[in-house]
Amino acid sequence: MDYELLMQKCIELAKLGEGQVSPNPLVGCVVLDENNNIISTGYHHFYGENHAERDALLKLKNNEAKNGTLIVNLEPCSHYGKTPPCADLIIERGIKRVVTGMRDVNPIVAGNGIKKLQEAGIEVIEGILENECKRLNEVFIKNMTEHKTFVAIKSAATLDGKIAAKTGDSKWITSSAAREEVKDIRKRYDAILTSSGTIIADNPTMKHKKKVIIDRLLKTDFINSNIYQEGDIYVFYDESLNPPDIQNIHFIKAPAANNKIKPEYVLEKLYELGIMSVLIEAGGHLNGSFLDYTDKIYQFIAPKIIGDNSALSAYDYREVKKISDAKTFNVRLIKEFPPDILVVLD
Ligand code: AOF
Ligand code: ZN
Repeated sequence: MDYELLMQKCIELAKLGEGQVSPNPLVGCVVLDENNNIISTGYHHFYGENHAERDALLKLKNNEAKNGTLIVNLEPCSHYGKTPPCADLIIERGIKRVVTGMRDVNPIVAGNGIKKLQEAGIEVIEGILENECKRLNEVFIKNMTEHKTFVAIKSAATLDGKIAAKTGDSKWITSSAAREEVKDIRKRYDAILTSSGTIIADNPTMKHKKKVIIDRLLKTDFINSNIYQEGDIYVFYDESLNPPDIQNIHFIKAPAANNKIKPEYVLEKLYELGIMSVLIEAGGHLNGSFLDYTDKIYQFIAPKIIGDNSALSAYDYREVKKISDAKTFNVRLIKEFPPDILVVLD
């Protein structure tokens, strides 16, 4: 059996839950009958609802999956949570082989699901497309193992790393195809994060259910700026000031040093607020100050060169004396959005 191909299908199914399942992992499942025909598929649709295995198995009659194989990108769970254990249902349905991509990093499961299946006499094949499965759930893994919010930055710049001319003119650096892709990237994150500088310069809307704004001096227009017109809004400001009283905006006071709110503090608060992943879309100042806490970068590059030292940079305000002090990433993916490219780094 080509389990890699079937695992790839699980990953694709799992992605249908993007933006809906946080803080749970993305999980997809394929069920084969005893002759290895695909008889059902499923995925984790929404937080609190059925897990992928249950979603797939409940579409079948009680005995349809007997002696069949179940493929799933994450170890089936063994605990009573919002739903009963998936491992129990797999056993009940008479599955004879389970193929998984990775162990669950949630300590209440962590190997117990596999053990439960094996003790019931089910053959378990582990680690199929393990790297791809781990990448799919990079947010869940960071949350579970480090108890921290996953941080990504999206930026669009010229080949020389500039996001605006010195006059502030920035429309448009990248093509509309690239800008459409950004909407898709946003959906994968619990919240987007931007700065007062970006709001004042561009007055963006940044459609999203949760928006985090760093406005140290409380200088944005909280009534009229596009960004405040919808969504849950969290504004971080310098603790020495007093925020206005505006409905629908959560003002969060934060310690500041060297003219900036401490990124560590913001990220800790976001985790406390249940924001498990955040996409930063801002200018060089904010990008530079969060760079050391960043897990992933979506960098769009336009085939344009400004060539002016006074133009604004995508990453700035850091002090780097040696190349060895530069923040270094790996190239994960390169994709074309003609005439631009997207480079994904992690
Ligand atoms: C699976 N398949 O589709 C998911 C799993 O709050 P609950 O009850 O939904 O449980 C969440 C935990 O269950 C989550 O942290 C992870 O360990 C596991 N999620 N497991 O077998 C799924 N979503
Ligand atoms: Zn489960």
